[in-house]
Amino acid sequence: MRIERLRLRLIRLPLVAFFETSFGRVYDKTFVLVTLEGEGVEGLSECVADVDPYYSSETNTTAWHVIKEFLAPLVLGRTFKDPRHVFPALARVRGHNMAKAAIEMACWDLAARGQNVPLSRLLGGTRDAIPSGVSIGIQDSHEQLAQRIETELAAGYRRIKIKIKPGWDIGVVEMVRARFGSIPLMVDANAAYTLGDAAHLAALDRFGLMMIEQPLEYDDIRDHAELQRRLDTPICLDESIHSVRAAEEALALGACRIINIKPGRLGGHGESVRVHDVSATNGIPVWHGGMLESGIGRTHNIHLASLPNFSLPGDIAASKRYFVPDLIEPPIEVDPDGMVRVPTGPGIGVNVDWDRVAAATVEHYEVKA
Ligand code: SMG
Ligand code: MG
Repeated sequence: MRIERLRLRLIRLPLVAFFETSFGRVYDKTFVLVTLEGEGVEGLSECVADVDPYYSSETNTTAWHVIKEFLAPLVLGRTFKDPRHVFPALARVRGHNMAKAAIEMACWDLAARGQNVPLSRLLGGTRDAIPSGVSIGIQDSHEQLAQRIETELAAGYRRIKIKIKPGWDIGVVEMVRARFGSIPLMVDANAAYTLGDAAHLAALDRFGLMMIEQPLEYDDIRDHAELQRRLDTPICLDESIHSVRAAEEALALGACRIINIKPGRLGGHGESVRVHDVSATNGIPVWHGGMLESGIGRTHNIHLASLPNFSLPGDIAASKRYFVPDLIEPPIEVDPDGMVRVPTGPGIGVNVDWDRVAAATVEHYEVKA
């Protein structure tokens, strides 16, 4: 496929409810929507950078700048035989994985549409539905958290993840276990602790959590390996796994027993499939993370999560937990048994409501080869 045109749209959507992590609370979602055109076909993707550099160092502004000035010239007018060649073609630019992923993932959608097959087929997906979990942010009270959990369990979700931070951790998990018994439960700290908190974190062992996600620094591997030696609870790495090399290092050092895959963090689908494969070879299960994506990014995630080693429920929930209306029609739904269907149409296989996209667009840019 030859890439002939690139369009960027800065989109702003209100969230149905606020979302709070150890680094702060958000009320809306602003992201860069990327469209690539080639040979009469369009590919779409969503950049998962945020307004602020708190989850990662990238922001919408850095992604916009890097795509426009540095990545667009590397793909416009070029022909790619395979979307796997796109990430290596961007190697001259260091870092900026979220910006790179936005370009790379749009190329996958373009390629799949060009071949008239669902994206999951091109990626090597083997399942037609994926198990879905939910991520519940930090709440104002235990009571509010309990209500949220009750709602999500009733909706059928297959595991509950709660965000923790110092002061909102052991007592909260204790409350959840007391009220909801042995539900599939995990916690995500978004790097809020240090190795000095090892004894404190070990107090979580008695609750039989599925895993603790990213307890330590966002770029750390070594301390996580030390912490894993001191914990019974499996560690899952998110932020730290920004490349195939980081994944190999984490597995070699025993820094985690589970990996969260987010294509935005890794530079796209190609690198995500490689982390998926290297984890499988090492007997390490993976699951698909979420970045509060609209239906467009979320659908990319669903296709990727159809690969076989995504054996744990992911953070890929229904559209209505985040956006009403979503940018796609119909929205993503979760079955009463907690499964999400993998779309079967060409590419990401969903209908974008372009009127809604237009209404939510606050900035626009376009460039041709
Ligand atoms: O998309 O359902 C979702 C959110 C899942 O908790 C979620 N994501 O660290 O895993 C994580 C967080 C990062 C998002 S906050 C910017
Ligand atoms: Mg996380």
